[in-house]
Amino acid sequence: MRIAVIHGPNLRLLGTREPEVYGTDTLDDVNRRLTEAAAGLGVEIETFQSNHEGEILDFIEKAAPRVRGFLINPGAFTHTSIALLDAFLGVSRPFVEVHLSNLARREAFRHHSYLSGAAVGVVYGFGVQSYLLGLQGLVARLGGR
Ligand code: CA2
Repeated sequence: MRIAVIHGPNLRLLGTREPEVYGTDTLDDVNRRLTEAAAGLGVEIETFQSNHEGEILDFIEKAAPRVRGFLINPGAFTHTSIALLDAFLGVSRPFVEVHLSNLARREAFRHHSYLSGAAVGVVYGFGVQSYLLGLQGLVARLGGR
């Protein structure tokens, strides 16, 4: 079973700024921990990061035929992108939305997600652990371990 992990805009900066909000792990650290967790769950992952909305839409469309589902931290596109929602609705693959920070404790504009209503589930507030919990939930939903 193969799962695609998508990191949205600015997440390349992870571990370099705002550690009090996003922690000290880098994006490479996150991907390494996800790869290890995936092996333990008996699944394979591929990872993708982009700062460009259109590139993420293209990736979802291209990756969909080879993956069973998506794990995504949509970054700020969470709060702005109907196009991202439409991309997921268009490919009919389950996805889990994750965030490092606790969105409910932050600015009001981060309280709304265009994606949550279509996601299998949402995990936020646990730092890198949000990704690991999200992966676990997605694999369970797909009938894996
Ligand atoms: O908490 C999350 O995971 C977010 O998706 C992160 C986004 C933010 O716009 C969402 O509201 C919540 C921001 C990602 C920016 O990443 C940075 C990481 C380190 C330093 C600066 C930015």
